Amino acid sequence: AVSAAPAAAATTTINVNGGIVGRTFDGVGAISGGGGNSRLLVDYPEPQRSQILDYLFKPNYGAAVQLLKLEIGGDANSTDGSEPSHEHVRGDINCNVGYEFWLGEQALARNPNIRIVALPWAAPGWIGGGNFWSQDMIDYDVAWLNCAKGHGINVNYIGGWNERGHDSGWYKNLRTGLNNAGFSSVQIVGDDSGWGMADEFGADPALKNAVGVLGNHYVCGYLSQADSCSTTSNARSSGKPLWASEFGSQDDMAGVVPYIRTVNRGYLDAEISGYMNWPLIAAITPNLPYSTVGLMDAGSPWSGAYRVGKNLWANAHYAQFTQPGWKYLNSSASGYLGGNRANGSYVSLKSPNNTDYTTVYETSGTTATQTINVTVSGGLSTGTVHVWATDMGSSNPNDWFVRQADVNPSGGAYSLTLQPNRIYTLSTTSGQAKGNAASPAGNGLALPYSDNFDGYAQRKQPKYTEDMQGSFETRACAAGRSGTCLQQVAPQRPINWQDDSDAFTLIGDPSWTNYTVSLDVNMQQAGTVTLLGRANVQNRPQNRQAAYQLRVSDTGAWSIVRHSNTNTDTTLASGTRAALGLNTWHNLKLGFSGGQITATVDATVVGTANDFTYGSGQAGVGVVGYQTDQFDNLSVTANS
Ligand code: 147
Repeated sequence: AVSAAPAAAATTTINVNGGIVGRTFDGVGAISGGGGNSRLLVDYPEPQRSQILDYLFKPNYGAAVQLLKLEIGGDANSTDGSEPSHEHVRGDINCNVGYEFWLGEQALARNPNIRIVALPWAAPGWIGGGNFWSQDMIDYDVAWLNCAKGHGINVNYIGGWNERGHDSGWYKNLRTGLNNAGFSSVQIVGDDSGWGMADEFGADPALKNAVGVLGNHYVCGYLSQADSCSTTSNARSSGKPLWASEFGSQDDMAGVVPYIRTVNRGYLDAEISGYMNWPLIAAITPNLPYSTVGLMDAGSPWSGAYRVGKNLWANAHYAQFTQPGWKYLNSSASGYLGGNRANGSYVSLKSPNNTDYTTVYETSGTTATQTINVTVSGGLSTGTVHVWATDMGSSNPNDWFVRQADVNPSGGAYSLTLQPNRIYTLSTTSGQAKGNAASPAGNGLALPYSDNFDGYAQRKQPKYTEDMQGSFETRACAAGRSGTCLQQVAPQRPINWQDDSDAFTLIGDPSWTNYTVSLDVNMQQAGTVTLLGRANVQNRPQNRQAAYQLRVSDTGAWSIVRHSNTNTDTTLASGTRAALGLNTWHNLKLGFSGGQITATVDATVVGTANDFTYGSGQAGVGVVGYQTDQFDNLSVTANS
């Protein structure tokens, strides 16, 4: 419901009474995953990589994330990339896989009080014979928790299956499995799909006992301005904390209004006490979906360039002034300004010492100033109040998260004028600061670019690769070749979250134009490998990847194909050459010069085509299906 705008400036009388206590606050933070959205962060150079991590996690610097959800990878695309599994095949567990454990370590090194949440979107195909709701999946989750523990990450919460409903028996078995594995302190979030699980609690007390938190997504609307938020009466009366376990999906600048509204109005309208924005960061190249969505974006690891979003400062307005475990304050300590949601909202919380308090105000969408007349009571500090403000309508970073003049209450009372379209935090806590690291200017990834993969340990993701489906890791080279190669290591179709596609990975800079990509390939099973060039805009799902492809089968059949971002193929040239066979090394090249496309196999040009639909894009490699083929000696050289 959208209320009418107020005719005149409103005055709101507020009593921040420490004696009128509401729910326990669990934190405001974000999600790494539900895609490959953190992928390129680990490839950033120093000092920018540390600067970005500081902006996200370091107390009194930036977002100061309090709840961090990490994806449990499943070798399948989960929006804007495929996160690698810690167990591609049954029994072969790699606790150093991917970047989520690294990210969790980096977060906790900066703030040990960050609460860690884990959730899978997809899973390898061996699990449960393709059935997610299986004991295999419970064992898989436990293996991940043990890996996390080995990295010093004590996971606080784990969910079931992102946005895919729930199997009540499985959730109860998960509780048993966690307890038996020494993870009785890990709370279960149910079910990241709706509030419906709460409707079963009356008839199923074992389910109720198994679950620690109820989490639902987009509780204030999807891609909306988040004017109002909702839950159900069964959820509200369940005795469980209620979380917006995913919200967001909005540009890191334009999303600031729904961001702050969600965290304020989520409590006012629905008693929601924990929040995670999707995603944490857009560390993906700009041709991929959601490339500016998050708290900040960082899609240029070769230059170190990044952007700190207004969304990040919205998070800071809560997280620099509160801690998980604080208590919300009810009655007139939290509400809508002038009792009208069109005026904006405010939410107060107090610290466990019963002295400090924080009130977050948002006057989003308003055009007139307003006055607040505040009295403080119930044992809370009547001392100096520190004031920080963000002008949500301003595009000048100097107007975001700016310290204002202190307010000195007299006899526990103070007044303040609120400007329109702002976030204000008023707090008796201190120490807040605005990080001042600055991004360098961006630039492209220079050509020639090459990678022979010999510089990596085994089972690593090479620099600047973005897996879109399946998983591409460094492994010892096959067929007598020495050194390290790249291999597709998800040997069967995963339990997908979004649609299936062939396994592929993208490499490098989407602004590359005229170049030849060269790659050695070694087919381990019968089938077809695909070399990608000018990989351009991708739409969801990931099979909507605009690119040119050179497809070569072990039989010798080859084609040059233009694949569109609506998932259609246009064959530009095709033929058959001598069979390549299995477990032997061959070289493929795909070259672009203006509209001229040249396909080469083992130093012989097999075909050419003329097409200029895509003028630029990344290189890439894939298989048609899930063969565990190997690749080596990538090079990308400029053409005139
Ligand atoms: C969410 C996913 O959980 C994220 O991984 C990411 O894909 C995000 C992108 O917006 O979306 O899934 C949603 C699917 C449907 C809705 C909301 C989120 N919806 O229709 O409200």
